[in-house]
Amino acid sequence: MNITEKILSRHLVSGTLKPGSEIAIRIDQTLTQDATGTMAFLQFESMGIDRVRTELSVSYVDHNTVQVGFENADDHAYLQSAAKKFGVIYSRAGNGICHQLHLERFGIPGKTLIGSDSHTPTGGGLGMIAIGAGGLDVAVAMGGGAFHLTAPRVVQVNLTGRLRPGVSAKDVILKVLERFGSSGNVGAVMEYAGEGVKTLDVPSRSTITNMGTELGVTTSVFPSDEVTRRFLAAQGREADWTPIAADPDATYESVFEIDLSTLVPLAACPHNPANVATIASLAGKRVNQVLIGSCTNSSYRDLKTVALLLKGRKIHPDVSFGIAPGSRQVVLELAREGLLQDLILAGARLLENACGFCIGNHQSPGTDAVSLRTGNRNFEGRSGTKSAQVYLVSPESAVAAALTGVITDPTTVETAPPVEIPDRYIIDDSLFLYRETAGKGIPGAEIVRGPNIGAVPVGTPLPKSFAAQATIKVGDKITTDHIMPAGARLKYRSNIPAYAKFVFEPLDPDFHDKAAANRDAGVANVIVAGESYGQGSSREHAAMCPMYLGVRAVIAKSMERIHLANLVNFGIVPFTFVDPAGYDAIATGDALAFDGIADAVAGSGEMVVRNTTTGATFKVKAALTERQKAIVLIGGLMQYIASGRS
Ligand code: MIC
Ligand code: SF4
Repeated sequence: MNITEKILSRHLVSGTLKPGSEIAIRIDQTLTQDATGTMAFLQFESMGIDRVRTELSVSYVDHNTVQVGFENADDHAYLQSAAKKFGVIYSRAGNGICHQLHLERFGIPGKTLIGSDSHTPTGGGLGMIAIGAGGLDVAVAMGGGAFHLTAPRVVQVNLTGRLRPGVSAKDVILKVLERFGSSGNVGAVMEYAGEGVKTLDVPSRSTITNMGTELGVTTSVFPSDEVTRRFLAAQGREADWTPIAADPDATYESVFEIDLSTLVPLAACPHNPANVATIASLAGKRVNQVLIGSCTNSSYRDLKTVALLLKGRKIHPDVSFGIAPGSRQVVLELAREGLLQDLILAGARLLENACGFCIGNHQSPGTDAVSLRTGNRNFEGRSGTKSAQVYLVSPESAVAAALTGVITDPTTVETAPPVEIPDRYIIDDSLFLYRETAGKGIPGAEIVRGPNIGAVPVGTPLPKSFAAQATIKVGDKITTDHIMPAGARLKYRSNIPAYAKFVFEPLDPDFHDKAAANRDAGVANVIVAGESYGQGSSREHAAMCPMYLGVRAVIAKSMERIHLANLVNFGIVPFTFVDPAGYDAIATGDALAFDGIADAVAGSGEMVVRNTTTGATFKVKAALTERQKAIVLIGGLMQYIASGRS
């Protein structure tokens, strides 16, 4: 067996591990973050369960820490009280980014983890099967329910050789993105193997599994070996280590070879993480902003490298340069070794150890500015500035540009020596609350609910037939940032009527009004989309808010995994065009008739839709499992659970 099969088979609750078929697995650990977690805990509460049933559940606060207005702080207070009551460890704001913290303090090789954040696969760097999911799926797992997914096909990425100085893990994952793209990889797991694996430390492996998310795969995983053991020992957690490797005769769907010694520094160019070019081909381009951080590249390894490169130097006067460390541990390590001083003397702006700039919470670049970032997403407008050109690069490439003011190949300038992990990281778990009551909870604890804490919206059963409007028609690779923008709108995550005002804001600011008017007039709303609809984040609000506005179906040429699961969870039928030409038979505003939709969904999933504006007809199909059919028909997962099923 390969690593994926080994871990999945040990956790299998139902189904068989045949790629493409539905399986359910037991979940050992969960993580939530504040932007998706508030809803997840509201959903958990409404399931009426007294405490979590996992081995470990952690609630992190890292996304909404800017606190403009009372809303974020209200969310934190709610999350803290819910963690206390339900037996969840609470990671306070200021502790760091969920994925970095989970890697440092909780991840265990061989375990399963689901998180209400798409970059949960960061844990794959430790040899976990770590999967991003919608908040409701995580709430179910917190309650002890199984997680349902498609048994993956496993692709091996075979690493040989060793990275040259100035080239690092970000360049490896950008190479994989260049080869596989950001769409068409649904249902795959990327499993790393080969002699080259040994040359990568755990933070580097996790940079690779983290950004594997941008491929649209289910997850990515590395073996657990001596390198893993050393990392866990340095975290005071050697007892958590177990070795995991693929059997020598393990089979894979396909193998992709990378000779690490031949890799060159790469960048993801605007506006997609898979739009890869060599740094050399971009060299000389003027840069206005450089930001180092995010869950992809904010480890001690990365920031020490940055400090070593900056020591005794000054950043270019035309560059705004910010650094957001991944965790308090990283900050403490930098302080212990005097490296913070090197960063500050070089002219860095020290930012909070949180998601911050990555989600467009602050640090928006100027008009038309070029921004180099070490994050994982450069979707148009995500930075908060629509006209900005965001390039995703390694920390080494970021520093080279910060010093020179132009994109510069870091292998052509002075490079830093390899950073070894310390024998023992500085461990201070004081911002993790409720460790003593983890798993047990405090039944009498009071839940704190400020005015920003809304109710969980409830769906209704799928009607037998309905008249609808194609309220919006969008193109290819529409991301959840297009559907449900974050940044300045993030503070409404726990208030659905307020957040729903911004559905599709970047594409059609009138969508909310049109959709709400249709809903109130008894006309269903339908979203028409091209390839790879719903790329990016796990935010279930991209399904929940449309449901609230009366969206009953999405028809796309193809759809991404987490978003499809979220649509099902909120009772929205995820159709694809049987013939992609059907897409051309619809224009925004057309009236559509879905006659017999409930029977079609219950049956083969296929049906003919009539465009009553033009008279044209076209075929669509919802390829759903029996469980998914039942969920959609009853109006979503909450209703499904309320009906006594799981
Ligand atoms: C992101 O990177 O887009 C986020 C913000 O972390 C999201 C989660 C969210 O929208 O809250 C993700 O990746 O799942
Ligand atoms: Fe936070 Fe950015 Fe990572 Fe999402 S991708 S979890 S916003 S740091």
